[in-house]
Amino acid sequence: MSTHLETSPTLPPKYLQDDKLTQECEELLPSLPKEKGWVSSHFYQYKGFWHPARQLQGVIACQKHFEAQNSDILLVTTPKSGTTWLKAIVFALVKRMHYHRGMENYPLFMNNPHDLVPFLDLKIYVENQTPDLSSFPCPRLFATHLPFNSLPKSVHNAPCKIVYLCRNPKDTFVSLWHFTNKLRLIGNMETNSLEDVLDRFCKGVSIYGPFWDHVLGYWKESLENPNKVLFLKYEDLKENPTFYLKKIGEFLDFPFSSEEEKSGGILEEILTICSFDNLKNLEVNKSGKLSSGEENKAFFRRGEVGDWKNFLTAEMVDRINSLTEEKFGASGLEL
Ligand code: PAP
Repeated sequence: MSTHLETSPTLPPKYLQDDKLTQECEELLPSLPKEKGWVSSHFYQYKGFWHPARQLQGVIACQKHFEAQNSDILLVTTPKSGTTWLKAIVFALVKRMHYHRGMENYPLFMNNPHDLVPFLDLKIYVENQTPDLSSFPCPRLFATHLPFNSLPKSVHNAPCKIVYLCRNPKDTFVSLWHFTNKLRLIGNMETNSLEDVLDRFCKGVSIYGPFWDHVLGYWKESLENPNKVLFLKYEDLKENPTFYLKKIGEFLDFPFSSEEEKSGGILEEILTICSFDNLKNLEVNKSGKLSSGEENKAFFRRGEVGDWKNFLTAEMVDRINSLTEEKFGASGLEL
């Protein structure tokens, strides 16, 4: 009898898997519009946005069970708009009294930011429908990619704060294309062509898409309720990080004191620690993995504004630009 070893493909992160669904989710899926996924087999459209099956289960559990506390801080992003960076910055900012950055085991040196500020919908509620969140120190820092209208009711009702970060759609798309292809390669799947996924992205069929509707939801809320939602753009953060670090601090009621501002050291220290080059080169981000399975290094590719110029044809750029103009219309928002 011959024996052979089969190399089994590595599984994608849990939120992209299609099995182990609750009965409620199994019953819901057949009633929802369905499209081919980028990594998971399918996306399902739920309340206007597209989700892989297991992730949708996380979304629904989070909507049902998450009880926001008044002091909670929620970091919300469209996927690939600088989530990792925002998590690092807000963690360093809010916890600056608790951990000294000179410590050898300073949390951001030892952990990927995704492990310090976990996703509610992609991680916590994917792993457990009714998690015990009592051990999170106050203020609790959580992240989510949920669209504004899909946030749990308690988030709307409590005076907790939301920092929203988005990025121009062309760089967001290119980053998402690279990231999802990395996941496909790990799972022994063929990569998606740029043309194919661009078409789906423009039709709104991408994880938490339509991208434009996601951004508009938070943009409108930030105008109507500026104490609740701080709306930020990746490009602005890149151009003027000190200004936005201070702005985030004020918004979250963790302002830098005049002594801190005068010496300037702490602001620079935070920005240096959270910079792309520093995070990318930490051992934990070169060789570590998230508990959900993704390699930490997958979250640090180029970290630049305008990398789309290296990938998109003039026709693709026209398509995204026209769509963005049409979608944002008179909203006053430009990306
Ligand atoms: P997520 O939404 O899946 O959590 P996210 O962190 O938004 O991922 O995406 C990673 C993007 O942020 C990458 O962009 P790129 O593909 O265009 O390179 C990544 O390089 C970039 N990024 C990660 N960390 C930083 C940082 N410290 N500063 C600037 N950009 C960063």
